[in-house]
Amino acid sequence: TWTCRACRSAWRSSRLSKTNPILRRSLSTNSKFFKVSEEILQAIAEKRPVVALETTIYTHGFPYPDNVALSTKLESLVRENGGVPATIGILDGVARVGLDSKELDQLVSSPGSPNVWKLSRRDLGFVLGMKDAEGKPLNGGTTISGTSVLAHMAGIKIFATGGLGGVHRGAELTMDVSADLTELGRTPITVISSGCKSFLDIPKTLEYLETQGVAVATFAAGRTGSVDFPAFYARDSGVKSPVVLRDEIEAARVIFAQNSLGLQSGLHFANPIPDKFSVPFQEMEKAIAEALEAASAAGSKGAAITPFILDKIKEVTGSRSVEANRALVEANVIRGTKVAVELRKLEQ
Ligand code: PSU
Ligand code: MN
Repeated sequence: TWTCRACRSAWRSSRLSKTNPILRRSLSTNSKFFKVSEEILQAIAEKRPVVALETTIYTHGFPYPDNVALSTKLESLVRENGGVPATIGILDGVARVGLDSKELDQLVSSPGSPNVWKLSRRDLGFVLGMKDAEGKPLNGGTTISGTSVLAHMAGIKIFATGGLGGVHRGAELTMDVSADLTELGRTPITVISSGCKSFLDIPKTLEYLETQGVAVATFAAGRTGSVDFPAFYARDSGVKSPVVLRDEIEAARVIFAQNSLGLQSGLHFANPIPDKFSVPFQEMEKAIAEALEAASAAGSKGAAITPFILDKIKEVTGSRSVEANRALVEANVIRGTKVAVELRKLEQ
């Protein structure tokens, strides 16, 4: 039942495979650098529907203690819908799959602190291998990229979050393309989000996902006819979704079929923001133009630019965008859990 050939061969030649069969899928479980919680290990062994949750959204998105409240809410939504939540991040120099509430609090109580990394695939070795100025181990919130790597190592197939990184406007000059996109090209996991904020270049993002071999679809969410790939706050982006999915059952069938082929690439299913909370595209454009101008004036670039722009948008739009953000993440987590439950049925 291995979905990844490289993982299988690495597993077979590892010492753990001989000593603990429950750890089959998670090669480096309980190593010095990687720890899957007891609950998640057991849930995976029992093939229960586990849903991965990221932590950059808490360390670099929501302020403290709102981030803790959001995390508690998302975890309980997964459970209420029949799943097991696995919150993923780096705590005290260890990559953790399944942080408990105390550990989560420890990780997210100083959002924006330079000691708390925002980390994608490239940063994993650094944040695990280095220490701070006082010799203490490092902490980090994992992005979609970082979370996907660790979730897959633990054997998790579904991951729900808010918004996907993308190709930045002007990427033809800066080459700023989120590591989320290449990650989905190389890791067999399904991410459910509300698409990309429109400070990104959505048409280029979809082109790039196609190049990377990522399956992209959007839930119809009550609409008929043509459906746009959503722009986070707005359900419409002016860009048609390559594929439209009817419901969670259809989504699970697609994942099941792709897994059966053993493809090593991922899927991204967009879940448009609930109507009640959506902000019209044009209205957001004004806030985004301001945020982009501020970012360029401040010379913000690299990994810092996404949190910088998100902060500015919050400043310009106020509580409305925060409420919208919360509502869409919650809806995505419910949707993702239902997909995980349906996938589990197909795998019986
Ligand atoms: N977009 C959002 N909210 C977020 C992020 C993106 O609307 O919280 C975070 C996610 O963790 C995502 C990351 O994976 O930012 C992408 O960062 P970058 O653009 O630096 O790749
Ligand atoms: Mn970037």
